[in-house]
Amino acid sequence: METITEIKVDDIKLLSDTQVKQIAVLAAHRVNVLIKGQELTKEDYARMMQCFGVNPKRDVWFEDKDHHEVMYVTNKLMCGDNGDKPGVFSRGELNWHQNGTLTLDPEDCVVLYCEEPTKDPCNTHFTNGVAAYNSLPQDVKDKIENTELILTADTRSFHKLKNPHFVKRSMKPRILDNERVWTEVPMEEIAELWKIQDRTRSAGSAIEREMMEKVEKYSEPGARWNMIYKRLVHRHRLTGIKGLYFPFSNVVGFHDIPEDEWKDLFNFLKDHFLKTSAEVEWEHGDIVLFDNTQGLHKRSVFPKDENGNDQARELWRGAFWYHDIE
Ligand SMILES: O=C(O)CCC(=O)C(=O)O
Ligand SMILES: [Fe+2]
Repeated sequence: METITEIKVDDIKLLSDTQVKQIAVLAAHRVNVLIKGQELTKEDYARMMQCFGVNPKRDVWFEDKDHHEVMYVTNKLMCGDNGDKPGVFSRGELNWHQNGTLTLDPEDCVVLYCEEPTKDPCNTHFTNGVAAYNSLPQDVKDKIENTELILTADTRSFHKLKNPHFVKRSMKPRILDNERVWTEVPMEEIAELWKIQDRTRSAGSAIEREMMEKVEKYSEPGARWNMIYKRLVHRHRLTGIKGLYFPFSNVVGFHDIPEDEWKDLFNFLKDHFLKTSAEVEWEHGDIVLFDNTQGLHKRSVFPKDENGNDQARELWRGAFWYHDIE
């Protein structure tokens, strides 16, 4: 299975609502879908996102004032109340990560549309957890079939959060990976993202109930560190397809595997997962849908202009929960 599935669409605006929705269903099956050559206004983008799935209103400064389906990933100063702030993820490299790993019920799928690419490439890279899972040796598949990942962040601000969906553990939040993701994201932006950690697709959704059951099951009385437990082998809630859920930059351990085996298993899985990576070199009009329940993404560094500043770039970002998942 290729990492990114490209489909040809003449003009997504001319498709029926049902046809647009089918593209989201394709992303659930294939993990990453690329469509080139589109020309969208914000209204068009918002309509496309509504057809793809359910879009929460987030009240963050980087969301469009009239169409909450659109957020801006840009270094251009065009956001905020006075239009003088950049968008989200406006500078620097972003290492391998995923939408809302530590969030109660993160949107399943993210969509980026390239309004303005940098002059020189500033690529986004994707992994494919279904391809990675399928190509695992059988003994590894058997070993990890029911494993729960123990996930966290190792920043002080994360452990100050009081959201009820965190499992409390006494084990130190030592991440097995040696790279960090958000090194260049300003604290103001991280704080804005922390504010929306308990969004859910519906009150009492199945995933919310599962997360709260894990709080009961795994929390240790009096423990202070915030953790999240999630299955490493993920059965997709829409398609039933199995894939690796492996946000390795947040992994401290594997719940049901002896600790002295963690590092070797981690290194093996990371290396194996990254063999599926592929990148998109953005052109105006590109749309990428990437399922965040079975894939990771990262962004390369910004190329510089003649004055040594980051080249301008504008992506429109949407994030949705699939229709038809309870
Ligand atoms: O800027 C990029 O290429 C990726 C941005 C990103 O990670 C996101 O929108 O979730
Ligand atoms: Fe991202």
